[in-house]
This record gives sequence, structure tokens and C-alpha cells, in this order.
Amino acid sequence: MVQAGADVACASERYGDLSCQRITLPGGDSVLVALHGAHVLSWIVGGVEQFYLSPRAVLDGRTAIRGGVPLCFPQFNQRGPLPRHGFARNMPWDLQSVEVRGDAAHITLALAANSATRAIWPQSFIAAFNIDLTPGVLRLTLSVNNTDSIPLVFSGALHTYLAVSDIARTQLMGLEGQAQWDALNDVHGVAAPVLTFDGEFDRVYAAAPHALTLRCGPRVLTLEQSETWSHTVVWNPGAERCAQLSDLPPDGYAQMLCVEAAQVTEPVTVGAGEVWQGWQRLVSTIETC
Ligand code: TA6
Repeated sequence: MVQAGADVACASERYGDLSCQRITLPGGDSVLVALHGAHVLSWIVGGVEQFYLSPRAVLDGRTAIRGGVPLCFPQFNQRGPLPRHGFARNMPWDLQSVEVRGDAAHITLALAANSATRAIWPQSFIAAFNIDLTPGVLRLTLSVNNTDSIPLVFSGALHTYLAVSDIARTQLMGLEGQAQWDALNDVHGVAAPVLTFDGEFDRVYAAAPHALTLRCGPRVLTLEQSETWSHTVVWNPGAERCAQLSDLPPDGYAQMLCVEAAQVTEPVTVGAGEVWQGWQRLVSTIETC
């Protein structure tokens, strides 16, 4: 169902081999989502792209897409028997609705258990992904409805690839004092006041009870996540690891930083018949002198 007001452009389009939906608000902000993986490919604010999407991303409708917002469910990374980061990012989702009210747009996609999911995960479920767009603000919400008679246990993430103009000049603030696990060296510690990036970086933090701030030049992005996600993951492959990833160009690492609302070390349990929800909210601003 598509309902749009007169000033809001709402169009189906192709991106590579992917079927996508684009919404453009009257002020020009837009979001582009692929039905493959319910994958948000682009979020433009004031003419500036907020997400990194690799020019070498494989857009064949089967492969996980490098960039944008991969939706990792029902497994984070290799913490279980399922494909890396779960199957949801590699599956076709249904476009359920596109609604526009005034200067706000809402897109809902859904994925229900099917023969392909049951072949590797014998669990009934309906997952929904809500994309809420208002000027300068994007909120992404994953809902997991356990339609089974047994508990549903999952981990996962909104694996958001933020675009930065130069990773060497990028700072992430707001995690100070939070528990930190460096996945590269398996070392536990505590987060510094300001995170900076000068090589491969792959860390899992206990989620902070307040917003994080990403700063790169005059561009400032504020990130919040619901309390239902226990962790925030921060990832950049650095130059050497980037060179090993065929779907990233050699300098791709310098233009991206993943800041993920995630559930990593202990999974979520959703009781039979219950619904879990988790969101990440991004606010984009440009600082003027
Ligand atoms: O979220 C960080 C992480 O788990 C890293 O360990 C890194 O490998 C990244 O995800 C990308 O995973 P992918 O399967 O998309 O290549």
C-alpha cells in the first residue's frame, strides 16, 4: 500500500539488480531502500549522502551489500551456526506500506519464516523493519514477533555504515567509561572519551545511556539507540583488511565508519507470542561558524 501526499515523491527504482523504493520529502531529504535485505542504501540530508555505499558492492540480489545499513538477524557475525551476520540481509523482504503524513514518511518491510529460513533455523517469526524519515532525522526500527510456541533467541545488529570524508579526521564521542571489548586482540577495557581511528578497529561497547556524536569537519551526526540493544559496535577495516575485501575499493576504509546498534555477547530471548523492538535514530546537522 502506497499513500503519498502531493509534495512527497515516492517511487520504485532499480539499483543494480535490486528493486528499491525511494522517498523524497518536500525539503529534498530522501531515503532509498532495497527489498533485498530491507537494506537502506542511501539517506540524503541537505544534498549530502550520510551513508557509505561501496562502489564495489555486489548488487545481485543474493549477496550481502557492503555499505548502507545491513540488517543482521538472527545472528551477529559468526556467533552461531547460521551464515555470518544471519540470513535476513540475504533475503527478499516484502514491501508492506509506504505512508506519508505532512513532512514525515514511513516505510515498512517484512520478512516471515519461510522454507528457506526453516531449512537453517526452525523457528516461526515475523520480522518487520520500519524506516521513519523526517527532515534531518532517520529512525530505523526492527521488530521481531515470535509467532512460535517456543522462545525465539537471536543476536544481530543494524550495521550502519556512516559516510565520513576522512577517517583520520573522524571522532566518535559519548562512549566514555563504557565497557569495551576489542575483538581484534580479545582485550577488555574501558572506552576513552573520544574514539579516533588510525588502523583496523573492531570493538564492542556496552551501550551508553545517552546519544553518541560523530564529528568529521563541520558535519555532526548524533546517534541514539533503544535500550533494548545492549551493545554498540564500532568497526573500520583499516587499509590492510580493506585491501582483502573484494567489495571495497582500496581507499574505502577512509570514507566509512560503522556505528552499530547491536546485540552481540548475550542473545535476546523473545517469549512465545511476544514482540521485541529495537531502533537506531540518526540526526544530521552541519555546524556553522
Ligand atoms: O560488526 C563488525 C563486524 O562483525 C566485523 O567483525 C567485520 O567483519 C564486519 O562486521 C563486516 O562483516 P561482513 O560479514 O559484512 O563482511
